[in-house]
Formats: sequence, C-alpha cells, structure tokens
Amino acid sequence: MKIAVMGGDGFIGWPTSLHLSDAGHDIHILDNLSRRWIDTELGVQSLTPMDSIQERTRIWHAETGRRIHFNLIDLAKDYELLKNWLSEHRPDAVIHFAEQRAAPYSMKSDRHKNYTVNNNVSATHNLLNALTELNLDAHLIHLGTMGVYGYSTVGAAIPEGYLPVGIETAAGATVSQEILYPSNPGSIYHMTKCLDQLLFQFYAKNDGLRITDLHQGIVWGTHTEQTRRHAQLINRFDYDGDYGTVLNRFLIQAAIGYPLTVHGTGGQTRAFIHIQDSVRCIELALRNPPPRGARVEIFNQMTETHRVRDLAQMIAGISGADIAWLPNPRKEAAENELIVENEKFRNLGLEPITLETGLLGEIVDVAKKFAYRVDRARVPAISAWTKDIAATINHDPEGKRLKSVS
Ligand code: USQ
Repeated sequence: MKIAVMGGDGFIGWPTSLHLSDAGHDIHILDNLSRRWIDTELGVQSLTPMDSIQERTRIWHAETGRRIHFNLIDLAKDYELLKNWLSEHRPDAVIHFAEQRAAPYSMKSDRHKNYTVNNNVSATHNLLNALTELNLDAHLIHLGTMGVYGYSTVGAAIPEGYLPVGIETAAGATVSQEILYPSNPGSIYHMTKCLDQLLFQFYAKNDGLRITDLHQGIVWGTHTEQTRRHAQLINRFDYDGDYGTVLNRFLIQAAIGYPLTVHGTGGQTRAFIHIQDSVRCIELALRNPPPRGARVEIFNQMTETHRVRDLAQMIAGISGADIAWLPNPRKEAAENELIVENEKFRNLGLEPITLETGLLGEIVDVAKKFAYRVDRARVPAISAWTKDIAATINHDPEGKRLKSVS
C-alpha cells in the first residue's frame, strides 16, 4: 500500500513509519517539523539524541534497503501543496498525526491556545477537504485521544466511540440511536480532538470518506522493534513538563534521582498503551477499513488503566525514588475511576504489552544512558490551566516547590 504519514517525524509517527515500511508498505512522510521547532522555542531537547529526518531515513535505507520519502509540508498552512501532493501520489491510506499533541503546551498562554486550535483544526479540515475535492478514496486513520470522553465514568465502561441512547418522541415512543459519546475535553489540546470528531462525522456522512479515529490513551515506552535496529533510528523521548507524559516522566525521574512529580493526590486514573502496541494497533486499523458510506470507525486504543499515585508508588518501590506531592497545575478531577471498553483491537488479535511485561527496566536504562542530556530545571510542569492556578504555582525548580516529599 502507498501510505502518507502526516506528522511522520513525531513520537508515534516515526515508529509507525518504520513499522509499516518494514511490513512492506511504501511510506511517504509529510511533516512541517514543528516538534523540532517547539523544542527550540522551549529550549528543551528529547532525552534521546535525534538525527534529522533526512538522516534517519538514510539510515533506514542503509539498514533495510527500503525507502521512506520525506516532504516538508505544513498541513495547516500549505493547502495547495498538500492538495497537489495528494493529487500526484494518490495514496491508498493516510495516517494523520499532524497535530500539536501536548495538553500543557496548549494551555501555556493565549498564543499557545490559538496556535493549537489553528494548527490542529486547520490541518484536519484541509486534509478532509483535499481528499473530498480530489475524489480520493484513501482510508484516513486519525490519532485521536481517550481525552475526548473526559475520564470520569458513571460506573459503566466507556464504549468505543458511540453511546446507545433512547430518545422519547412527542408521541411517547422511544427511538434508539447511537450517538458520539458526549465530548468532555480537559484542555485546549483535547478540545481540538473533540472538534476533529465532528469534522470526521460530517465528511463521512456528506462525502462518504472512509475514516478511522483511534482514541488513544497515554503512551509509554520509547523503543519499537524497528527503532532498536540502529542507534540513529532511535525515537524521541520527552521528559519536560510540557511534552513528557506521566509514566515516561516518572521512569526518567527515577533514573536521574529526581522526586516523582505527582500532581495533587495522584488520584487521576488514566488509560495507557505501550508504543509497540500503538504501532501494532495502527497496522490493525489499516487492515480493517470501514466501507465507503459507513459512519466513522472508532477504536479505544488503550490496554490498561492505572491511577497516577499507584504508578508513582510502584516505580518508587522498584527504584527507591522519592515521591513529591505537588500542587496540581491542571484543572482536573482530583480522583476518578475509569473503565474502558477495548474489545475491538483484542478481537483483531492485539495481545497487549502490560506494565508487568518487564519493559519498565528497559526505559530506565535508556534514561540512565542519556541522563547527561537532562536539564533538571525543565522537569517541573509549570503550565497552569487557569490564571488562579498560575498564581499558586511556584516556579522554582527541583524541590523548592514541593509540598512534601515522602
Ligand atoms: N501528571 C502527574 N505528574 C506529571 C505529569 C502528569 O501527576 O509529572 C498527571 C496529570 O496531572 C494528568 C495525568 O498525569 O492527570 C496524565 O498527564 P499526561 O501528561 O501523562 O497526559 P495528558 O496531558 O493527558 O496527554 C497525553 C498526551 C496526549 C494524549 C493523552 C491521552 O500528551 O497527546 O492524547 O495523553 S489521554 O490522557 O488518555 O487523554
């Protein structure tokens, strides 16, 4: 299959490109390299040393004989370039990762809110618009988020996208329908993914586009089978307060002797998936497109749920790290339960990698190897969700803002 990977230079886009190239597909990355520019803006770098995209693809070719093509295109701004590329190449599938994906970054300032909304919504709409205009029947796979649902449950599992409801008619009868599960975003970033859902719903209905939306949990790990093959194929690995995600952050913190940064009581329960499973799920979705004219196919791309404090306590137990109970910079429920349905990927053959699988040690080893690259001052998460919360957050790095250490 000829596959366009939008955002193929990013944390999941790169291992996905390698995985699908390895499986024999013809991979074309379209990327504006914005993550690299954001690193420069924030003055942080990936824990792992990353080569340029051109160098990475050169190494992949030298290792495997397979080509991954790279095109510098900004989906949100270069509509004509995007349309011309799609028209010339007519891919069989398009995988869309080309969005700003960090909740804390999206909440940093009014400028970051504007950027995230403009970038994410325009990128998605430009893509849908171009596919429609070109009559291109490519299967579009989008990397969405579990965060579209919010995280609280009413004691029932969160279904895969659609909620069955009964609506009372004026005549007193009950009509059964399946509606998109009510959106409940917790950040500007998550809000853009909710808006994406509506764009997908419209274009599937109006133009018959074949769309799969993957509602993914928090990804942990860094290596996949292909990124392990050569030192220069290594994936990026974020540890900073904006782009680092909770479990990877805790593992890196444990490796460098930094107290584990639990926000609030750590009672937040979230869904998780290992990066190797993430790329496997994308391949499974690719093999199982919805038919033309069908509603958007939605999968919950997660394999287990955990409470933040349980993760911290588990990692502290393994590593001897301290836990820092910090004031929460986010506006989110202090405690929540989370039950999620994920039968669809399991029925397609996914055998999940779980926290017990023993890969935690591998991540700590990667972190120790590159610990010299960590700027400890960039570990705290200081992007506050509201002006009131911002006023209570002390920006002093390491320890000085800790409420208590246990
Ligand atoms: N948290 C801590 N300490 C930290 C970092 C985070 O306690 O040092 C807490 C946060 O307050 C939050 C939870 O851990 O309650 C998760 O935070 P996160 O930064 O790991 O994840 P999040 O901001 O939700 O975003 C990440 C990805 C995003 C993806 C989402 C999936 O950056 O692209 O969509 O996970 S989900 O969380 O299921 O919505």
